[in-house]
Amino acid sequence: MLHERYYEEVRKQEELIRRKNRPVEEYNGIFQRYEHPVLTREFAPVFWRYDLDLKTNPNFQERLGINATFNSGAIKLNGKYYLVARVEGYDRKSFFAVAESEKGTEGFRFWDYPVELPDLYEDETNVYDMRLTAHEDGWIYGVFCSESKDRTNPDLSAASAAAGIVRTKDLRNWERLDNLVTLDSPQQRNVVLHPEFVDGKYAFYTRPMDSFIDTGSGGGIGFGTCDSIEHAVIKEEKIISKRKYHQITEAKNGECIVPIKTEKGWLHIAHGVRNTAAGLRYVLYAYATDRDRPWEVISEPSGLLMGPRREERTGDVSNVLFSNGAIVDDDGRIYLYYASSDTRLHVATTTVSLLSDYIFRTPSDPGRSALCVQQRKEMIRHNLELLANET
Ligand code: M1P
Repeated sequence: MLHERYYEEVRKQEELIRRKNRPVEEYNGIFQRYEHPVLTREFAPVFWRYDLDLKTNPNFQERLGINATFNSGAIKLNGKYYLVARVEGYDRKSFFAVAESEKGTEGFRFWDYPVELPDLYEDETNVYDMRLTAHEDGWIYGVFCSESKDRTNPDLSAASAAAGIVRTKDLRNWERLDNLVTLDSPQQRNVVLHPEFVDGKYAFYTRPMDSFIDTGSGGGIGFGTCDSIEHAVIKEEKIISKRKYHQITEAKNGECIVPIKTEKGWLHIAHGVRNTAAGLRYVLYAYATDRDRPWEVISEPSGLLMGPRREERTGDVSNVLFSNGAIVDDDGRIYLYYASSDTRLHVATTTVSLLSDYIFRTPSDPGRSALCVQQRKEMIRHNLELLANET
């Protein structure tokens, strides 16, 4: 026999998982937001949180609570949409868990057990933000942040971030490889594996950092290659999408999703961070790199693609939009999974053709207010001429 409250909690959860998720009425011609998040902490199975044994939990108290479900890697396999979500317990530790859906915009259900990563690094305290790359070598790689206590620094909060690497064929069995080593950068976060070999080598988008929070001298999103994936060492990182003064990337930036290959080049979605009196503000932006030289930026539209709006603006770490996964269907539809305020996960949809149009036709940031006014004035003048000819 189980506590009666168990059935009520499961009923509420089923309602949530089966809830329809409709597009919101908001137009920009680029992407479509949806009414509800696709994952929240309430999606975590009841049996992950409660001890169901009446002998040890007679009052049906929550024992191992879940605080948030957010930054998720994403992949489509055998016709189903999979998220490898960052799940954070009440204990502040994150872990990975697979959620599966038939539709991609709703109905995500967690598998019974979280992902069990091979535990190779004794000082690794926290793991999060896995990007999933279906590589041309036939493996699915997961690259994530492996955070360890920095024992060389007496500061209690001193930590060190590295890129952990795992690979799988089925999202169930995971082989752990050595953490990525970047000779020029002491720390790394937001590392993404490029899906193809570049000059016969594995290639990564990196984010060099001098310390755990601040990138310091790290100038932006880097690119580097390595001979082996089992013991990956990048000897040289080139900065490709730079942090810029008074732009959305001033404080830091980082690659979000695995880039999408098109005839015109690789489409990238990244996050840009700026400082404000209210703390850091994270937004998503897009850029494109050359098809044969994926380290060469060929187009970078001005400003943000998506910023936190309405209820997205508040949460555990407010004013944050972050993404580390997207799925591209065979018909070109893109499902971009983005988290808001380190609390919940949403989906936005677009298409390869619309994203490409946005990236290649949106003007770039001229860098100064006076020039931005000229840029806007030029469009207004042309539009008014068109409108005048309409009437
Ligand atoms: O809290 C916002 C984000 O902060 C970090 O990202 P970055 O390294 O770019 O600052 C990550 O911890 C990320 O998980 C988090 O969403």
